[in-house]
Amino acid sequence: MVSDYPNVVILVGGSGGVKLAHGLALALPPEKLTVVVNTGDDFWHYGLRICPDLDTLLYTLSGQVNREHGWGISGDTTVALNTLRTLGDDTWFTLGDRDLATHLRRTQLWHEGHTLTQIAGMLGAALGIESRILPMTDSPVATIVETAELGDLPFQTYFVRHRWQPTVRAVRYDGIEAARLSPELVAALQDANVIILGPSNPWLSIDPILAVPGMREAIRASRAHCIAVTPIVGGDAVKGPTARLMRDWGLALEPQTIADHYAGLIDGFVADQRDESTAPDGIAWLTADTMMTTDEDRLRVARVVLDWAADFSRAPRT
Ligand code: FO1
Repeated sequence: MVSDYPNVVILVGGSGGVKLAHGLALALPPEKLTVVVNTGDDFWHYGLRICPDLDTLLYTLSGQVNREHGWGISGDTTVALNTLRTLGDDTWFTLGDRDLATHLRRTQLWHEGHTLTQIAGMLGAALGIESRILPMTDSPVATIVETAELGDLPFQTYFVRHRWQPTVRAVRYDGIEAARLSPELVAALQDANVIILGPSNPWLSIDPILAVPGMREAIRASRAHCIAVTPIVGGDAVKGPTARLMRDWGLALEPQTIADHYAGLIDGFVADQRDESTAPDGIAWLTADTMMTTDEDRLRVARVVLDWAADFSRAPRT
């Protein structure tokens, strides 16, 4: 029997994008969903390879995430971290005890020579996740935030240690020129009917993915329609540094700014219904309630995007 469901690829960072990926996982058979994850936030800490956005996705799709924080594992303890503090470490990055096991296992697999794509697959399978989770690349890429007050900061130093308060002048992705698309990712984009740019921070979370050499070309070459979902709700950002960045850069907190940012790549834009009066010009758009607090919200937004994508696919891509 031929499935009526499209092959969906969604690009995500942490929080908002992961919530929509969760909604899609609730809406689609697992073999129809591929989640492509930002790895520019990844770093070495205590000798361990930490991949925050991959882990937020793993914990969310397996139902373990700490929903209050939006990262880490619900009910996790911090015995190891507290002990590190008594040993003199300043423990600026919170690693729970159970979360630590993920980093230990990933680092073990890394040193055994597995690619990050293989490791994400193994961890996903171990947690019972059937949808495909693909890092944006297996090559090491580090998002560096160039700040006015503190100079160049690795992403987690900017985001967690300094609570995204320094003024951002520019963002760069070290290692990006040498980064390669994995064969798994190339195949997923070739097979895609719909590609979604999730409601994550465009500059810090989605751009590193789009900056992997060949990624934009692969999206454009795909037969899939590409739809972006807004990270702006009611003239503000739901969480994190998006609004602060946009204000610092003199950008209007409107759907148009995000649609313009993705110009040339997207065929459609889902804006929030609270921003209907500033919905973008020059692109097909739709408004919906895009707040995704509960599982029902996530499923609802996923269905809005999938239904709209189905309408799109009745018209050939121009
Ligand atoms: N975010 C924080 O704001 N503070 C933390 O201490 C912190 C620890 C942490 C540990 C593991 C993990 O997977 C994520 C963690 N995050 C923490 C979230 C994460 O650093 C950011 O939300 C993402 O990198 C941005 O997408």
